Amino acid sequence: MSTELKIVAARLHRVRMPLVHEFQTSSHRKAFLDHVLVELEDASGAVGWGEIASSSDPYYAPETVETCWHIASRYLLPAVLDRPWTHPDQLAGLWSKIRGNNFAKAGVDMAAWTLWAEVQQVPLATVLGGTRTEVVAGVSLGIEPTIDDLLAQVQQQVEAGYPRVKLKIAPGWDVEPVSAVRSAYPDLDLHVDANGIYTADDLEQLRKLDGYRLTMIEQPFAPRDLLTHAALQRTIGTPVCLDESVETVDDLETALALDALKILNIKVSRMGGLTAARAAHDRAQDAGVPVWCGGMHEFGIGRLANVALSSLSGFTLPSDVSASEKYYARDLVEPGVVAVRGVVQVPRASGLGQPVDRELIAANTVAQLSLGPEQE
Ligand code: OSB
Ligand code: MG
Repeated sequence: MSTELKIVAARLHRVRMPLVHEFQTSSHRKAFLDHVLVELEDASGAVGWGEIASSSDPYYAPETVETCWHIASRYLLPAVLDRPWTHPDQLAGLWSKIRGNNFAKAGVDMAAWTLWAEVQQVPLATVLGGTRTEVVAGVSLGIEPTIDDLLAQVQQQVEAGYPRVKLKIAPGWDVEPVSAVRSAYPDLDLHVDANGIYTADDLEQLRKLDGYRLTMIEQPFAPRDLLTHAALQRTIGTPVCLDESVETVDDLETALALDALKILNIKVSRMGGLTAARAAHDRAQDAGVPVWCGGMHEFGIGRLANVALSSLSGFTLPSDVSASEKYYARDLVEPGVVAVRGVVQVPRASGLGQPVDRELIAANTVAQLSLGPEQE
Protein backbone atom coordinates (compact mmCIF):
# COMPACT_ATOMS: atom_id res chain seq x y z
CA MET A 1 0.00 0.00 0.00
CA SER A 2 2.61 2.53 -1.03
CA THR A 3 0.38 4.54 -3.35
CA GLU A 4 1.62 8.11 -3.36
CA LEU A 5 -1.03 10.76 -2.87
CA LYS A 6 -0.83 14.48 -3.38
CA ILE A 7 -3.55 16.94 -2.45
CA VAL A 8 -3.85 19.44 -5.29
CA ALA A 9 -6.99 21.28 -4.22
CA ALA A 10 -8.74 21.93 -0.93
CA ARG A 11 -12.07 23.51 -0.05
CA LEU A 12 -13.63 24.64 3.22
CA HIS A 13 -17.40 24.84 3.60
CA ARG A 14 -18.91 26.44 6.70
CA VAL A 15 -22.25 24.64 7.02
CA ARG A 16 -25.12 25.54 9.37
CA MET A 17 -27.55 22.89 10.59
CA PRO A 18 -30.47 23.29 13.02
CA LEU A 19 -30.61 20.79 15.90
CA VAL A 20 -33.94 18.98 16.33
CA HIS A 21 -33.63 19.42 20.12
CA GLU A 22 -31.77 22.26 21.86
CA PHE A 23 -28.79 21.09 23.89
CA GLN A 24 -27.52 22.59 27.12
CA THR A 25 -24.27 21.67 28.92
CA SER A 26 -22.75 23.16 32.06
CA SER A 27 -21.47 26.00 29.87
CA HIS A 28 -23.70 26.66 26.88
CA ARG A 29 -27.00 26.18 25.06
CA LYS A 30 -27.31 25.45 21.33
CA ALA A 31 -30.16 25.43 18.80
CA PHE A 32 -28.06 25.19 15.61
CA LEU A 33 -24.44 24.36 14.83
CA ASP A 34 -21.88 25.62 12.33
CA HIS A 35 -19.21 23.08 11.41
CA VAL A 36 -16.52 23.48 8.77
CA LEU A 37 -16.33 20.70 6.18
CA VAL A 38 -12.92 20.01 4.65
CA GLU A 39 -12.81 18.66 1.10
CA LEU A 40 -9.45 17.44 -0.19
CA GLU A 41 -8.87 16.46 -3.81
CA ASP A 42 -5.93 14.53 -5.22
CA ALA A 43 -4.46 14.66 -8.72
CA SER A 44 -6.75 11.84 -9.95
CA GLY A 45 -9.84 13.81 -8.88
CA ALA A 46 -10.62 11.57 -5.89
CA VAL A 47 -12.13 13.45 -2.97
CA GLY A 48 -11.95 12.98 0.80
CA TRP A 49 -14.22 14.73 3.28
CA GLY A 50 -13.52 15.73 6.86
CA GLU A 51 -15.41 17.74 9.47
CA ILE A 52 -14.16 20.37 11.89
CA ALA A 53 -16.69 19.92 14.69
CA SER A 54 -15.68 22.87 16.83
CA SER A 55 -18.26 24.60 18.98
CA SER A 56 -18.95 28.23 18.00
CA ASP A 57 -17.71 29.46 21.38
CA PRO A 58 -14.50 28.58 23.27
CA TYR A 59 -16.30 26.87 26.17
CA TYR A 60 -15.64 23.16 25.58
CA ALA A 61 -12.18 23.76 24.11
CA PRO A 62 -10.25 26.97 23.34
CA GLU A 63 -11.08 26.78 19.63
CA THR A 64 -14.06 28.37 17.85
CA VAL A 65 -15.41 28.03 14.30
CA GLU A 66 -13.52 31.21 13.37
CA THR A 67 -10.18 30.09 14.83
CA CYS A 68 -10.54 26.75 13.03
CA TRP A 69 -11.25 28.51 9.74
CA HIS A 70 -8.21 30.73 10.25
CA ILE A 71 -5.85 27.89 11.21
CA ALA A 72 -7.07 25.55 8.47
CA SER A 73 -6.98 28.12 5.65
CA ARG A 74 -3.82 29.95 6.71
CA TYR A 75 -1.67 27.10 8.05
CA LEU A 76 -2.93 23.53 7.70
CA LEU A 77 -4.09 23.43 4.09
CA PRO A 78 -1.00 25.30 2.79
CA ALA A 79 1.12 22.77 4.75
CA VAL A 80 -0.44 19.78 2.98
CA LEU A 81 -1.14 21.14 -0.53
CA ASP A 82 1.17 19.68 -3.21
CA ARG A 83 3.13 17.65 -0.65
CA PRO A 84 3.30 13.92 -1.45
CA TRP A 85 2.47 11.34 1.23
CA THR A 86 1.94 7.61 1.26
CA HIS A 87 -0.11 7.23 4.44
CA PRO A 88 -2.45 9.64 6.27
CA ASP A 89 -0.42 9.26 9.48
CA GLN A 90 2.20 11.43 7.73
CA LEU A 91 -0.05 14.50 7.70
CA ALA A 92 0.79 15.44 11.29
CA GLY A 93 4.45 15.56 10.26
CA LEU A 94 3.63 18.16 7.58
CA TRP A 95 2.15 20.50 10.21
CA SER A 96 4.37 19.55 13.15
CA LYS A 97 5.30 23.20 13.81
CA ILE A 98 1.67 24.14 14.45
CA ARG A 99 0.82 23.80 18.12
CA GLY A 100 -2.60 22.91 19.49
CA ASN A 101 -5.66 23.71 17.37
CA ASN A 102 -6.71 20.07 17.46
CA PHE A 103 -10.23 20.55 16.13
CA ALA A 104 -8.91 22.25 13.00
CA LYS A 105 -6.26 19.56 12.56
CA ALA A 106 -8.84 16.81 13.08
CA GLY A 107 -10.96 17.97 10.12
CA VAL A 108 -8.00 17.95 7.75
CA ASP A 109 -6.64 14.65 9.11
CA MET A 110 -10.09 13.06 8.72
CA ALA A 111 -10.35 14.25 5.12
CA ALA A 112 -6.93 12.71 4.37
CA TRP A 113 -7.99 9.39 5.92
CA THR A 114 -11.25 9.26 3.98
CA LEU A 115 -9.42 10.20 0.77
CA TRP A 116 -6.88 7.47 1.47
CA ALA A 117 -9.59 4.87 2.15
CA GLU A 118 -11.45 5.96 -1.00
CA VAL A 119 -8.35 5.64 -3.19
CA GLN A 120 -7.59 2.19 -1.72
CA GLN A 121 -11.27 1.23 -2.24
CA VAL A 122 -11.44 0.04 1.37
CA PRO A 123 -13.82 1.13 4.17
CA LEU A 124 -12.44 3.77 6.56
CA ALA A 125 -12.93 1.37 9.50
CA THR A 126 -10.72 -1.23 7.81
CA VAL A 127 -7.84 1.14 7.04
CA LEU A 128 -7.95 2.24 10.69
CA GLY A 129 -7.63 -1.38 11.82
CA GLY A 130 -11.20 -1.70 13.09
CA THR A 131 -12.55 -5.22 13.55
CA ARG A 132 -16.14 -4.76 14.76
CA THR A 133 -18.93 -4.96 12.19
CA GLU A 134 -21.33 -3.05 14.45
CA VAL A 135 -20.92 -0.63 17.32
CA VAL A 136 -23.12 0.14 20.31
CA ALA A 137 -24.36 3.71 20.63
CA GLY A 138 -25.34 5.64 23.73
CA VAL A 139 -27.02 9.03 23.95
CA SER A 140 -25.89 12.21 25.65
CA LEU A 141 -28.69 14.29 27.17
CA GLY A 142 -28.32 17.96 28.00
CA ILE A 143 -29.51 19.85 31.05
CA GLU A 144 -33.28 20.27 30.82
CA PRO A 145 -35.52 22.99 32.32
CA THR A 146 -37.13 20.48 34.75
CA ILE A 147 -36.66 16.92 36.01
CA ASP A 148 -39.88 15.94 34.21
CA ASP A 149 -38.48 17.24 30.92
CA LEU A 150 -35.36 15.17 31.54
CA LEU A 151 -37.35 12.04 32.38
CA ALA A 152 -39.32 12.50 29.15
CA GLN A 153 -36.03 12.70 27.21
CA VAL A 154 -34.66 9.59 28.90
CA GLN A 155 -37.91 7.72 28.22
CA GLN A 156 -37.80 8.65 24.53
CA GLN A 157 -34.22 7.40 24.15
CA VAL A 158 -34.72 4.23 26.19
CA GLU A 159 -37.80 3.45 24.08
CA ALA A 160 -35.70 4.00 20.95
CA GLY A 161 -33.51 1.19 22.32
CA TYR A 162 -30.36 3.02 23.39
CA PRO A 163 -28.72 0.93 26.13
CA ARG A 164 -26.71 3.77 27.71
CA VAL A 165 -27.69 7.28 28.72
CA LYS A 166 -25.33 10.04 29.76
CA LEU A 167 -26.61 13.06 31.63
CA LYS A 168 -24.97 16.45 31.67
CA ILE A 169 -24.59 17.68 35.24
CA ALA A 170 -23.65 21.01 36.87
CA PRO A 171 -23.86 22.45 40.39
CA GLY A 172 -27.57 22.52 41.28
CA TRP A 173 -28.37 19.84 38.67
CA ASP A 174 -26.56 16.70 39.82
CA VAL A 175 -27.81 14.44 42.62
CA GLU A 176 -31.46 15.32 42.01
CA PRO A 177 -31.66 14.39 38.30
CA VAL A 178 -29.42 11.35 38.81
CA SER A 179 -31.59 10.11 41.66
CA ALA A 180 -34.79 10.67 39.63
CA VAL A 181 -33.47 8.85 36.55
CA ARG A 182 -32.00 6.02 38.62
CA SER A 183 -35.33 5.51 40.46
CA ALA A 184 -37.22 5.38 37.16
CA TYR A 185 -34.62 3.10 35.46
CA PRO A 186 -32.95 0.89 38.09
CA ASP A 187 -30.95 -1.14 35.54
CA LEU A 188 -30.05 1.51 32.96
CA ASP A 189 -26.36 1.94 32.03
CA LEU A 190 -26.19 5.54 33.25
CA HIS A 191 -23.31 7.99 33.46
CA VAL A 192 -22.79 11.71 34.07
CA ASP A 193 -20.63 14.39 32.43
CA ALA A 194 -19.79 17.70 34.15
CA ASN A 195 -17.61 19.25 31.41
CA GLY A 196 -15.13 20.38 34.03
CA ILE A 197 -17.39 22.70 36.03
CA TYR A 198 -16.66 21.42 39.58
CA THR A 199 -13.68 22.26 41.81
CA ALA A 200 -11.91 20.58 44.71
CA ASP A 201 -14.47 22.31 46.99
CA ASP A 202 -17.15 20.06 45.49
CA LEU A 203 -15.53 16.71 46.32
CA GLU A 204 -18.10 15.96 48.99
CA GLN A 205 -21.03 16.72 46.68
CA LEU A 206 -19.57 14.53 43.93
CA ARG A 207 -19.03 11.64 46.35
CA LYS A 208 -22.81 11.61 46.85
CA LEU A 209 -23.08 10.36 43.26
CA ASP A 210 -21.18 7.22 44.24
CA GLY A 211 -24.38 5.58 45.50
CA TYR A 212 -26.22 5.53 42.16
CA ARG A 213 -24.30 2.77 40.34
CA LEU A 214 -23.12 5.14 37.62
CA THR A 215 -20.87 3.62 34.96
CA MET A 216 -18.61 6.66 35.23
CA ILE A 217 -18.31 10.31 36.21
CA GLU A 218 -16.91 12.16 33.18
CA GLN A 219 -14.61 15.18 33.52
CA PRO A 220 -15.83 16.60 36.84
CA PHE A 221 -12.91 19.08 37.14
CA ALA A 222 -11.06 21.53 34.93
CA PRO A 223 -9.04 20.05 32.06
CA ARG A 224 -5.62 20.58 33.63
CA ASP A 225 -6.67 19.64 37.15
CA LEU A 226 -5.55 16.02 37.01
CA LEU A 227 -4.67 15.95 40.70
CA THR A 228 -8.26 16.57 41.82
CA HIS A 229 -9.49 13.87 39.42
CA ALA A 230 -7.01 11.49 41.08
CA ALA A 231 -8.16 12.61 44.54
CA LEU A 232 -11.82 11.90 43.67
CA GLN A 233 -10.93 8.53 42.15
CA ARG A 234 -9.12 7.48 45.34
CA THR A 235 -12.29 7.95 47.40
CA ILE A 236 -15.10 6.66 45.16
CA GLY A 237 -15.86 3.33 43.54
CA THR A 238 -17.41 4.88 40.43
CA PRO A 239 -14.80 5.14 37.66
CA VAL A 240 -13.60 8.63 36.72
CA CYS A 241 -13.54 9.21 32.95
CA LEU A 242 -11.47 11.93 31.30
CA ASP A 243 -12.58 13.93 28.26
CA GLU A 244 -11.28 17.55 28.06
CA SER A 245 -8.08 16.68 30.02
CA VAL A 246 -6.66 14.49 27.26
CA GLU A 247 -5.67 16.33 24.07
CA THR A 248 -2.51 14.35 23.34
CA VAL A 249 -1.13 10.89 24.06
CA ASP A 250 1.32 12.64 26.43
CA ASP A 251 -1.66 13.96 28.42
CA LEU A 252 -2.96 10.40 28.65
CA GLU A 253 0.45 9.20 29.83
CA THR A 254 0.46 11.79 32.62
CA ALA A 255 -3.11 10.97 33.65
CA LEU A 256 -2.23 7.25 33.79
CA ALA A 257 0.84 7.97 35.92
CA LEU A 258 -1.33 9.96 38.35
CA ASP A 259 -4.18 7.39 38.44
CA ALA A 260 -6.49 10.23 37.39
CA LEU A 261 -8.77 8.03 35.25
CA LYS A 262 -10.21 4.54 34.88
CA ILE A 263 -11.99 5.20 31.58
CA LEU A 264 -11.09 7.38 28.59
CA ASN A 265 -13.44 9.27 26.27
CA ILE A 266 -11.68 9.51 22.89
CA LYS A 267 -12.90 12.30 20.63
CA VAL A 268 -11.45 12.55 17.14
CA SER A 269 -11.74 16.36 17.29
CA ARG A 270 -10.16 16.83 20.69
CA MET A 271 -7.23 14.54 19.85
CA GLY A 272 -6.54 16.30 16.54
CA GLY A 273 -7.66 13.55 14.20
CA LEU A 274 -7.98 9.85 13.58
CA THR A 275 -4.23 9.19 13.71
CA ALA A 276 -3.97 10.57 17.25
CA ALA A 277 -7.30 9.07 18.32
CA ARG A 278 -6.07 5.65 17.25
CA ALA A 279 -2.78 6.16 19.10
CA ALA A 280 -4.70 7.07 22.28
CA HIS A 281 -6.80 3.92 21.83
CA ASP A 282 -3.67 1.80 21.50
CA ARG A 283 -2.06 3.32 24.60
CA ALA A 284 -5.24 2.97 26.69
CA GLN A 285 -5.62 -0.64 25.58
CA ASP A 286 -2.03 -1.34 26.71
CA ALA A 287 -2.84 0.22 30.08
CA GLY A 288 -6.07 -1.78 30.45
CA VAL A 289 -8.21 1.37 30.32
CA PRO A 290 -11.52 0.89 28.47
CA VAL A 291 -12.40 3.62 25.96
CA TRP A 292 -15.45 4.92 24.13
CA CYS A 293 -15.85 7.43 21.34
CA GLY A 294 -17.20 10.80 22.41
CA GLY A 295 -19.06 13.15 20.08
CA MET A 296 -19.45 16.83 19.29
CA HIS A 297 -22.89 16.61 17.68
CA GLU A 298 -21.12 15.82 14.44
CA PHE A 299 -22.84 16.08 11.09
CA GLY A 300 -22.83 12.87 9.03
CA ILE A 301 -19.20 13.12 7.94
CA GLY A 302 -17.70 13.39 11.41
CA ARG A 303 -20.31 10.93 12.68
CA LEU A 304 -19.26 8.25 10.16
CA ALA A 305 -15.62 8.79 11.15
CA ASN A 306 -16.67 8.24 14.79
CA VAL A 307 -18.42 5.02 13.81
CA ALA A 308 -15.31 3.82 11.95
CA LEU A 309 -13.07 4.64 14.93
CA SER A 310 -15.46 2.88 17.32
CA SER A 311 -14.91 -0.35 15.38
CA LEU A 312 -11.43 -0.68 16.95
CA SER A 313 -11.27 -3.46 19.52
CA GLY A 314 -10.57 -1.28 22.57
CA PHE A 315 -13.87 0.62 22.22
CA THR A 316 -15.67 -1.67 24.65
CA LEU A 317 -18.13 0.89 26.08
CA PRO A 318 -21.08 2.43 24.17
CA SER A 319 -20.00 5.47 22.13
CA ASP A 320 -21.73 8.80 21.44
CA VAL A 321 -22.48 7.71 17.88
CA SER A 322 -26.25 8.03 18.15
CA ALA A 323 -28.35 8.10 14.98
CA SER A 324 -28.37 11.22 12.79
CA GLU A 325 -32.11 11.66 13.48
CA LYS A 326 -31.43 12.40 17.17
CA TYR A 327 -29.73 15.62 16.04
CA TYR A 328 -30.73 16.60 12.50
CA ALA A 329 -33.93 16.35 10.46
CA ARG A 330 -31.79 15.45 7.43
CA ASP A 331 -28.06 14.67 7.56
CA LEU A 332 -25.31 15.52 5.06
CA VAL A 333 -24.65 11.87 4.16
CA GLU A 334 -27.11 9.44 2.61
CA PRO A 335 -28.92 7.74 4.32
CA GLY A 336 -27.24 9.06 7.50
CA VAL A 337 -26.20 7.10 10.57
CA VAL A 338 -28.95 4.70 11.60
CA ALA A 339 -29.21 2.96 14.97
CA VAL A 340 -31.44 -0.07 15.49
CA ARG A 341 -32.04 -0.63 19.19
CA GLY A 342 -28.84 1.31 19.83
CA VAL A 343 -26.68 -0.66 17.39
CA VAL A 344 -25.01 1.04 14.41
CA GLN A 345 -23.67 -1.01 11.50
CA VAL A 346 -20.12 -0.13 10.46
CA PRO A 347 -20.31 0.79 6.75
CA ARG A 348 -18.80 -1.75 4.38
CA ALA A 349 -18.60 0.60 1.40
CA SER A 350 -15.23 2.17 0.67
CA GLY A 351 -14.03 5.48 2.10
CA LEU A 352 -16.46 7.25 4.41
CA GLY A 353 -19.00 4.55 3.58
CA GLN A 354 -21.95 6.74 2.56
CA PRO A 355 -22.27 9.28 -0.24
CA VAL A 356 -22.04 12.94 0.75
CA ASP A 357 -25.14 15.01 -0.12
CA ARG A 358 -23.56 17.93 -2.00
CA GLU A 359 -26.91 19.58 -2.65
CA LEU A 360 -27.78 19.73 1.03
CA ILE A 361 -24.26 20.97 1.83
CA ALA A 362 -24.60 23.73 -0.78
CA ALA A 363 -28.06 24.68 0.53
CA ASN A 364 -26.71 25.06 4.09
CA THR A 365 -23.34 26.66 3.32
CA VAL A 366 -22.76 30.08 4.86
CA ALA A 367 -19.13 30.55 3.76
CA GLN A 368 -16.73 28.83 1.40
CA LEU A 369 -13.05 28.97 0.47
CA SER A 370 -10.99 27.18 -2.20
CA LEU A 371 -7.25 26.71 -2.23
CA GLY A 372 -5.38 25.16 -5.14
CA PRO A 373 -4.80 25.56 -8.84
CA GLU A 374 -8.11 27.24 -9.68
CA GLN A 375 -7.05 30.11 -7.42
CA GLU A 376 -3.77 30.75 -9.23
O1 OSB B 1 -18.50 16.63 26.70
O2 OSB B 1 -19.13 15.07 25.41
C1 OSB B 1 -19.10 16.27 25.70
C2 OSB B 1 -21.34 18.11 23.19
C3 OSB B 1 -20.70 19.32 23.11
C4 OSB B 1 -19.58 19.56 23.90
C5 OSB B 1 -19.11 18.56 24.76
C6 OSB B 1 -19.73 17.32 24.82
C7 OSB B 1 -20.88 17.11 24.05
C8 OSB B 1 -21.66 15.89 24.10
C9 OSB B 1 -22.42 15.50 22.87
O3 OSB B 1 -21.79 15.23 25.12
C10 OSB B 1 -22.21 14.08 22.51
C11 OSB B 1 -22.90 13.80 21.21
O4 OSB B 1 -22.34 14.10 20.12
O5 OSB B 1 -24.01 13.26 21.26
MG1 MG C 1 -17.60 15.04 27.84
